[in-house]
Amino acid sequence: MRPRNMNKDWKATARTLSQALPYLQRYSGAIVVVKFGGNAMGDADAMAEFARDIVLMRQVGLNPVVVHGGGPMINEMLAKLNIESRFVRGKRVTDQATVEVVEMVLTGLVNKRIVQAIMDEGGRAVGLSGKDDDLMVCEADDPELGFVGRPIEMNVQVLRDLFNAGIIPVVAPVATGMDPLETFNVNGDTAAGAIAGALKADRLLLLTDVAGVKNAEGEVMTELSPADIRRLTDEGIIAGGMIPKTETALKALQEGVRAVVIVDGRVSNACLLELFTEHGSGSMIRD
Ligand code: X2W
Repeated sequence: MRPRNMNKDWKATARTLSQALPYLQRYSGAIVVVKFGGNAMGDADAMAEFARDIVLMRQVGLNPVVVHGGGPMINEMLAKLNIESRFVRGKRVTDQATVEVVEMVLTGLVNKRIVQAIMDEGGRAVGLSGKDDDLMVCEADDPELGFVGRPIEMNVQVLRDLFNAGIIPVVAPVATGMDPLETFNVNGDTAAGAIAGALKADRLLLLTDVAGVKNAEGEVMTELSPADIRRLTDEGIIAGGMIPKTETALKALQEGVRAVVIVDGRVSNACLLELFTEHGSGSMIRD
């Protein structure tokens, strides 16, 4: 039997849904690329919550694409194999042995874990890497980094085909080169930016484990322009691990992405908060 007494929580749920209507209308059919970093993956509950948010986006008519990282999982496997992990300017120095481990961990363990989590929440998901259907073709980023790729050619039709079939694409940042025997390890943020740019996505959400971009006073800035980003970078206020994210954001905007949001993935339902309420959950960068 249906419980009849209307306690406050149920009323709040109905009100929240009602208030989301303008946002649901605004984003109907929108393409949203979500970068899900290894540090944001957390435990099984965090993974399930992320997957539920993605399935909800699809259910209400958006076209989400998940592009994932998995740096900590690669580190763990390399340690088991006694292969040293070394980073230069935030990117992994990747020799032949390392690129094989990167491909196995990202396209195997991590990709399938996310695909399964989405299916467990009732969505349809298909995992692929940059190699599938030539989605992302790379050249070497920097000789010092070995097999680290910089995307030079994108073929995103496969993603549109999956959208049309109602399937959520889950992309591992591994790619081929102009020589198809080459394998490149691509930074997850870079891959997400390139995919969002090629799709001219409505939103690129970069999920991280920090609160957002901070100003000189240490306060999170909820809205920034590309000029603000350049100024804060010149002043050394944007530094360290934030630099690849803000660089990705500027490039994605240039390529036609409407807005990029650096989202605090530690906040519950961070993606929903960002898309379907007036309160964002991080820093939005747009012209
Ligand atoms: C990354 C790919 C994974 C990644 C790596 O090897 O760790 C490069 O550094 P997170 O979890 O998003 O950091 N690739 C070139 O980006 O993972």
